[in-house]
Amino acid sequence: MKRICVLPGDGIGPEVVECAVSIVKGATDDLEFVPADIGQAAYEKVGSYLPAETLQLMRSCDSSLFGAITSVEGPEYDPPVLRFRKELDLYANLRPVRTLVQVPNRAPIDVVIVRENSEGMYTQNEVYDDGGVTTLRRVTKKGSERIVDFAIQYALANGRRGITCVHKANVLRASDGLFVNIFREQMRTRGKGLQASEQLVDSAAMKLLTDPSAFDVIVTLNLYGDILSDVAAGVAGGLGFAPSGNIGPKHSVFEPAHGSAPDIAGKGVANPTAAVLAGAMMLNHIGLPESAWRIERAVSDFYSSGHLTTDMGGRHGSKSYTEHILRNLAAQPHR
Ligand code: GGG
Repeated sequence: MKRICVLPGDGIGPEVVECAVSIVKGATDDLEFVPADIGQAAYEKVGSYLPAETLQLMRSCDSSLFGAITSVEGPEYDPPVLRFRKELDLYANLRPVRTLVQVPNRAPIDVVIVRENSEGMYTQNEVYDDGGVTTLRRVTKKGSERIVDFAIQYALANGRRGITCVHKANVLRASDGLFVNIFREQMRTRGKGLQASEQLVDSAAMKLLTDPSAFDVIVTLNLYGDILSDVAAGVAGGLGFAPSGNIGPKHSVFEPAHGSAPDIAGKGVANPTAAVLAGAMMLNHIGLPESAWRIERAVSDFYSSGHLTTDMGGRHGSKSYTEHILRNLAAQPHR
């Protein structure tokens, strides 16, 4: 039996993770769930936002399902999300965004953003001096090669038609230029029929809004991927629709791309869709694709039959959403 480390975290994290776990349990009996503390709850118990015991459990489990973290201000704060990504070598951040419900004035979107997750602007290497702060942004050959390779393997395995490399190499000529050159070389040698295209990050942001069908898989650097996935989520209806997976050679952590939304925490109105779809991504990753497919179908049936969550102006809060998905799941055929 596979073991899943469950990390509810802060704000709406615990409520969306609770929904996701009950739906994953509705899809498969093959998992054992092991809870662990992260964020504020962990800090209050043991004085660390990511205790060593939690990290050890994440390492020993087959995967982890995480909710959200509320960032804390101050120089001594070590963001737990960045830390677990680094400690577990989760170099790829996979963010699929697909329209489930028609959004007024928005075209349908079906895009997968493959975001480099280990370097770029997220190395936390910031140096103060009298005049200001310098942020060191690192782009390596190894980091670029492995994320481009990940995107190619993903696109081929999932029947996608092409990959767009999103960058800003007209300004960041050496660093983003390195990334683009590696993309060109790998697509030429290993792209196997995939269409290759390139786009500057600023125009890519606009085009995601105005013509999302221009994109299929996007491979990009860390900060651009973080921002573009929120733009894509906005096209699909909001952050409640954006699941994500942090994936490395040995470990993986799946989470909704959204944050902890403390303003709506505890009110029962958070949309659990991103967390539930993150659960489905996790099942796919650990070798339970049939259960993943059944969850995805149950979620799309919910929206296609006219139901709406409160973030979309509907009446379904987290609890009634979960009840509906569990009913849809029970009615799903097996493939
Ligand atoms: N699930 C992603 C996550 O929790 N990221 C951390 C984050 O963005 N925190 C800021 C916040 O919740 O306001």
